[in-house]
Amino acid sequence: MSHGKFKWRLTAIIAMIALVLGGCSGEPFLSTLTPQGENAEVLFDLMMLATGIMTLVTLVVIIIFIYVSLKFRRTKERENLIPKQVEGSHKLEIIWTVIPIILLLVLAVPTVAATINLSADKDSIPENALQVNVTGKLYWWEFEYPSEEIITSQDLVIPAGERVYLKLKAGDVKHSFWVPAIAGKMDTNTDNDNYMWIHAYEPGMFYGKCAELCGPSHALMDFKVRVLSKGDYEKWVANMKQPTEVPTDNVAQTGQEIFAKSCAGCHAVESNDPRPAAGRLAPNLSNFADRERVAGIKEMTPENINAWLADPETIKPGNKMTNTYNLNPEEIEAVTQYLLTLSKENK
Ligand SMILES: [Cu+2]
Repeated sequence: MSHGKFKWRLTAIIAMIALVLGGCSGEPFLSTLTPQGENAEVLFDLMMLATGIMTLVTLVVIIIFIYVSLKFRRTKERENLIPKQVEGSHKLEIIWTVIPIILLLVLAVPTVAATINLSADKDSIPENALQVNVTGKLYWWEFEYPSEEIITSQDLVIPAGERVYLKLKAGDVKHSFWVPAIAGKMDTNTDNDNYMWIHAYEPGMFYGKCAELCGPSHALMDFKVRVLSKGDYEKWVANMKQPTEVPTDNVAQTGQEIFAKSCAGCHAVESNDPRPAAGRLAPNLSNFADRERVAGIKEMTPENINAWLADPETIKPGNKMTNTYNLNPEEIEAVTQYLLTLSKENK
């Protein structure tokens, strides 16, 4: 390879690494390096401690290496010198056994303490804490608030400044619930409930990901955590409890009729869907229009809703909506207009 070509390739690689790393930070928060919640902060501190210890060890080794290479380098005077033989030295054996033990203890004690501190189970939930049942499904998330009797999908809405307790389960295959900036990961399994708590400090929008390879659209299984002030959260709950309004617009009304025939078997439009968890086959749409994204990934615009309804398979391969209905473009437009009326905000 010519020198110029090599340089160009190196530049391209460095640019790509910079882009990838750039994706790890910035708003909206999807980074463990900008902790915005209690769990994330504990994990970040552990990461810093481990990185600090590793950096220290690397530096000490490099310094000793350079020092020894220079000090004991081969010279004319030392041509035939045999260095001092240290095989079996008790002093050295003790030094290089004790130092790593100390370093591992410095790492292990806070790690074990944090693991205990961050863990949760059924019995650790305080009586008046907010509890949300989280269910991961191919490729969307359901959030059920048992005490409020509200069900929502894709956007988990929680109040700032308090611990919210999550009971996590999977509806089909294993998934993993991860909101990098607020909390660590927790698997959602099909055969048992897992528990965790999350605590976001300030209101804001945080991005969540599925962290367990679950199928072709795993990387698209995004969700949001919307953190509201306590007052706004209570307002949101009160709004969510309101029955869904009937559309007044003609096109939207037609859309509602089509929806009732083609979509309502799986999707509920009331937040208090009475069906049992196993019967809730698709995202609850009672506040669909309040979401930032269509299907968790596309910007919320009428064009994107149309595109999703026309061909969900190209947008999220392997999703469960593919081939479940057959609507013409006019019907799709009507359903889109209806979906855009499904809002619980600004009431
Ligand atoms: Cu996944």
